[in-house]
Amino acid sequence: KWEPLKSVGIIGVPFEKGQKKYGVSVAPAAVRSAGLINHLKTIEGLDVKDYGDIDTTTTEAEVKVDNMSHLSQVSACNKKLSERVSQVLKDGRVAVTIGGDHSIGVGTVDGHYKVNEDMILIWVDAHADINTNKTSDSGSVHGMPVALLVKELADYWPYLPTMDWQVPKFSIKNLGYIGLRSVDEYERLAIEKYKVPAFAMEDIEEHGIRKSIQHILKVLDPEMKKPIHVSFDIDSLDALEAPSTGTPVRGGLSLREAINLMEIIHATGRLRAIDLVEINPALGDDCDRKRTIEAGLCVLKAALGFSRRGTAPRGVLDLPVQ
Ligand code: HAR
Ligand code: MN
Ligand code: MN
Repeated sequence: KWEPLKSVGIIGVPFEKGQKKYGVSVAPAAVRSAGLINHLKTIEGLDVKDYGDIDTTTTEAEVKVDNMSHLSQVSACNKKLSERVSQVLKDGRVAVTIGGDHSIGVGTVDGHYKVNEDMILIWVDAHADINTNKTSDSGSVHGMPVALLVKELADYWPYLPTMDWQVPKFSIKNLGYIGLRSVDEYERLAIEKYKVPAFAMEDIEEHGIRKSIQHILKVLDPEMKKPIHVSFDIDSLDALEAPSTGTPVRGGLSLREAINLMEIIHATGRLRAIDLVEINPALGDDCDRKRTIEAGLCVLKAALGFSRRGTAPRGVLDLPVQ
């Protein structure tokens, strides 16, 4: 009964305060000028609407929370983003969000959850992003979005000024991971404690990408009726495929595995939101930048219905004569 939605809404989030390197905030512009909209329009029957960029200029005063950088700016950006994602979904479109660092996952998932409490979340990443400010080595919020989102970890946070708009209600029982290969000690403990289905690279080696995602989807939603949110960190890909990213880790997904993963999710007909984050066009040379952005576009296209088999012309039954 589920059919892929034929309309998408694009949201850009030029935000980089969730980590320390310059450049992730340029990604929405770089991905757009690489032809994002036209690429998506080549997908048969897809209606593409650009909702523009979130205004990330902030006037908020800094708030001081131990080992948590730029919280007030992360919070302000995510509040606006959450509202925009909700709007796109209410307009009947798949929300396609181009980050930005992964701290923006707080806003995309919050906005999705507020429209559909049934949603499940597939976090595709080299990292688990489930640190609290107590367990993080970096103090960077892009390593914390999952811990901010899930209700089961609410008691492990101190009071977070400016974050009152975001009440964590999403359950960790609706979360699965793909691509992990750099997981901190307490992140690992959280994943084990809550039995989060997590397919690290070695599990993908063992089962293959298809069985891995099928297993996660089955665990999270045995009746196959819940809308899917994919939060895709470009560093889930092998560093050879996506060199222009802030925290590359060798030994990741091949582009083919990521494309196939997205094709499988597309085929469920239940994809309702996808984030593409952590592309940093300021890192590496022209070749690295181009390769990384192209990889991101391939992933998005696969998620939104592009077929590697090609598409025959609509309503045409034979080849042209002469
Ligand atoms: N786990 C480390 C931390 O908490 C590194 C995570 C940041 N890297 C990312 N997130 N790109 O996926 O700081
Ligand atoms: Mn991430
Ligand atoms: Mn990552």
